Amino acid sequence: PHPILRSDYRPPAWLVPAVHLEVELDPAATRVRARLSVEPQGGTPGAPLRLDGAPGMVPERIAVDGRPLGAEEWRIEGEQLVIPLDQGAHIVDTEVVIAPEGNTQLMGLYASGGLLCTQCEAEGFRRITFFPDRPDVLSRYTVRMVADRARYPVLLANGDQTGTGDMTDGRHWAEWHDPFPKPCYLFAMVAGDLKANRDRFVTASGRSVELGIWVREADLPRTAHAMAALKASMAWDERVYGREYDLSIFNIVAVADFNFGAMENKGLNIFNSRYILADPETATDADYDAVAGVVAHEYFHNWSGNRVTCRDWFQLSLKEGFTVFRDQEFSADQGSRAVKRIEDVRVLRAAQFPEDAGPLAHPIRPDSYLEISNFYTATIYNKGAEVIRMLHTMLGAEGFRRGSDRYFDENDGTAATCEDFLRAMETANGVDLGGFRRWYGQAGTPRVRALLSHDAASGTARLSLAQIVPPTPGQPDKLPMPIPLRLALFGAESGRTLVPERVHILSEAEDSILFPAIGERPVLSINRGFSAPVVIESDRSAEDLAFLSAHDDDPFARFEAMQQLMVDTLVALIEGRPADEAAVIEAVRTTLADEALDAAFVGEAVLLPTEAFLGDQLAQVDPVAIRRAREGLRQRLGRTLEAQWRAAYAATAANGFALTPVAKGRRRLRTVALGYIAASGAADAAALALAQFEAADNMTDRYGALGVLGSMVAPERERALEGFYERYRADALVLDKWFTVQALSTREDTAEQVARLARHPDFTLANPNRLRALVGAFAANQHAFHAADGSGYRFVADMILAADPINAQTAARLVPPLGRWRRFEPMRAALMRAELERIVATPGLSRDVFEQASKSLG
Ligand code: B3K
Ligand code: ZN
Repeated sequence: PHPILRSDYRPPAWLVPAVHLEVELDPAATRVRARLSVEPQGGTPGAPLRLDGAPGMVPERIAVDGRPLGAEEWRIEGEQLVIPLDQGAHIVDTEVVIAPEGNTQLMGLYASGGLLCTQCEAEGFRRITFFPDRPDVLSRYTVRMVADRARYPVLLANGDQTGTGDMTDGRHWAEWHDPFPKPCYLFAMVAGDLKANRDRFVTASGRSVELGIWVREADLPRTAHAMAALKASMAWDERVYGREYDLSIFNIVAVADFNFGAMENKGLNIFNSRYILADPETATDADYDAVAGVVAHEYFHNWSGNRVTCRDWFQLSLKEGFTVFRDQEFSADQGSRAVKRIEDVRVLRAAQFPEDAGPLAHPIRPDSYLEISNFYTATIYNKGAEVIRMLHTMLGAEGFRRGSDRYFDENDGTAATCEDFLRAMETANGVDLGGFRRWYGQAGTPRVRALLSHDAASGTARLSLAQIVPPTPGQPDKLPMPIPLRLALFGAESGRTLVPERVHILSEAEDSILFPAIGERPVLSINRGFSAPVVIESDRSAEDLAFLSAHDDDPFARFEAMQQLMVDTLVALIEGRPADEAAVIEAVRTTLADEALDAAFVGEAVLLPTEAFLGDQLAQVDPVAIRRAREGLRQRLGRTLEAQWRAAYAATAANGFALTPVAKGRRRLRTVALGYIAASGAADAAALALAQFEAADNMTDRYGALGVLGSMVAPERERALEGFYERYRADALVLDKWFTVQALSTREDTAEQVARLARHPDFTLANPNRLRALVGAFAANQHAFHAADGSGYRFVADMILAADPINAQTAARLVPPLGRWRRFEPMRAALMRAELERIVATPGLSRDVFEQASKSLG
C-alpha cells in the first residue's frame, strides 16, 4: 500500500452538485441506483470522471446523459470506476447491488440487529455506490428508499421527508431531501422497526425543530437523558457560539454494532447505543455523562463539521479537535468544571501522551497516512481540543468568539482547512499566530522545566522556564512552541496569594520571569487548569506539593499537586529510594477532612495515579515493581486512614437515587472509600462490598462494588459476578461491563480468566463494544497484559488476527498497546516485537492492521 500525502492535495477535477439515490433495501441484495449531476472544475481539463468504489464492486449499468455506455466506454482501475467525459455538465447513472448482511466491517450499508444502517465517515460511501468519496465534493442529496413494510416500517435519511407511499408488493417507500450541500461522508440512511422518543425544540429565531430519538421499542424508557442532553446542547450552542440548528428535523438512531461512538450525519445522527441508552438500573454516572457528552459532540458538529467541513482528511482535527473542545466546555457548564477538567486531563494522559511518545506519534495535522481510519486518534481529538483550548486561553472568551464567528461566516458551506480557522482567529483579533502554527505540525508532548528561586535579601523571586519538544518519528528536530502557562505564587508561611494568577506565554526555548516584592518563600502553582498539554518538571518538595494540595485556589491545581506528590512518592518506592509516604497520607487525610470540598472532587483527588501513568514516568516500565509499590501504598493509605474511609463511606450512604451533581459526587466518593477499605485488608471488606452490590438501586453503586470485588479473592466475588451475569445477561451493554470488570482485575489469575472469557458463549468478535470490553480492557491492564512470559501479548495478537478479517478498524485499535515495546526491558520488548512481527507476516492482513503493526515495529 502507498501512503497518501498531505502535500499531494489537488482540488477535484469534477464536482457533483446534485445526487439522486434510489435504494431498494434488502439485507441480502440491496440495489442502489445513483444519478449524479457532474460538472468539471477548472484546472484539469480532459481529466476523466473518477468514482471510488469498493473491492469487487462492479456496475450493473452505466449511462451518461441517458445513454447506456458500452463496456469499452468505462473501465475499473484499482477500485475506481473511470469514465472519460467531455468537458461540460453531465448526468451519470450507475447501478450496483450490495449485500448489507454480509458487511461485517460496519462501513457503508450494514445490518445491525434487525436494522439496516450506514456509516460513511471516512470512506464508507464508496461501499454503497460509485462516487468521488472525498470531503471536498459537496452535493445536494435526494434519496428514495424502498423496503419491506413489515420488516422495515421506518425509513430515515438526511434532511426533510418529502414523500412516502405504499407499493402493491408489500413494500413501501420514503423520499428524503437534504437542502444543505454535504460531503458524502455525512450521508446516512436507516431502515428498521424503530420507535421514537419525540420532542421539540424552538430555536432562538423561533423555528420549531422536531426531535426524534429512534430505538427498539423496549429501549424507549432509556432515552430521556439523551433527549434532555440534546435540547441542552441546542440551547448551549445558541448561547455560547450563536449557532442555531438549520433543518426542521433532527433525528438520532441507536444501533448495537458500531465502530465508533457516534456519527454526526446531517440531520440523522447514528449512535453506538451505549451513548444513547441510560437508566439508573443499567447505566453508571460515568455512562450518563458520556451519553450527554457524545450527544452534544455530534450535535455541535452540525456547525463545526457539517456547515463547515474539512477539505481533506489531513484537516480532521479542524472539526474533531474543535468539537471536542466544544463538548468539553458544554459538559463543564452542566456540572462541576473542575472535575470535568480532571477527567479530561486523565484521558489525555492515559491515551494521548503515550501515543505522542511512541512509534505512532503524529501531529494534530498529520502529513501522511495509509488508512485514514487509523487517524481517529487521541491526538487528533484530545490534543486537538487542547490546542483549541490554548487559543481560547490566549484570546480570551470574547476574542475566541469573535474568531469563531468569523470562521463560520467566512467558511459556511465550504470544505475548509486548519489554516482557514487560524486565519479567522488572527484577523478577528488582529493578532499573529505564526509560531502557534507549530502546534499543528509538530508531534510530541513538550516538557517544560520550571524552577523557582527566591532571594530573601532582595525580596525577589525568579522563575526560570525552559521547554523541550522531544523528537518523534520523522521529526528529529523541533522548534519551540508558544505555551500558555497559567501561574500564581503563594506564600509558604502565610498561605497568602503573593502573585495572583496570570497567563505567561513561553514562546522561546528558555525564558525567565522576575517577581519583585516577594517577602516570604514562594510556592509555585503552574499550568493551572492544565492550560497547556505539556509535562511540567519542577523541583517542588513534598512539603510544597502538600501545601498546594491543601491551599491552592485553583481546584485543578490542588488535584495536580496531590497527583505529583503521589507520583514522586511512588516513583521513589518503585526505584527503591527513600520516599515521603507520610506526606501522601497526611495530604489525603487533609483532603478528606476539608468540608469546603465537594465529594466529587475529593473522590478524584484521593485516587492514586494509575499503574500505566506511573509506567510513563519511568525510564523503563517495570509492571511488577509498579504493582507492588502502588498496592503497598494503597494498603497503607487504607489502614492508616481506615477510620476516615469508614466515616466517608457512612457519610455518603445511599439515600434514594438522584442524578444531581451532589448525589453523583457522593456515589463517587463512596466507591473510592470502599476501595480503600478493601485495600486495607479489613476482614469485613468483601461482605461490605457485597452488601453494597446487593442493596444498590443504581448501576453506579452496583458496578462500583463489583469493581472492588473483582480484584478480591473471596467467595463474595464469585457470588456477585454470577448474580450480575444472571441479572443482565440479556442486556448487551451491561454484559460488556461484566467482561470489562474481570479484564481489569488486579488478581494474579486475570490472564487465565480473560482467556476463558474469550471462549464464553457471550463473547463475539463481531461486536466492537464486546471486543473492546474484553480485549481492549485487558490490554489496558498493565500488570496482566505485560506478564513476563508473554502470554498477554500472544493473547492480544491472536485476537487482533482473529478480528481483522471481520472488522479491520476495530482490530487495528488493539495494536497500539503492543507498539509500546521500547518502554520495556529487553525480554518483554522482544516478546512484544515478536507478536508484531507475527502480525505483519500474516497473509491477507488489512491495510488498517498492517499500518499500525508495521509502524509500531519501525
Ligand atoms: N466523526 C465521527 C467519526 C467516525 C469515523 C470512524 N472511522 C465521530 C465523531 O467524532 O463525532
Ligand atoms: Zn467528532
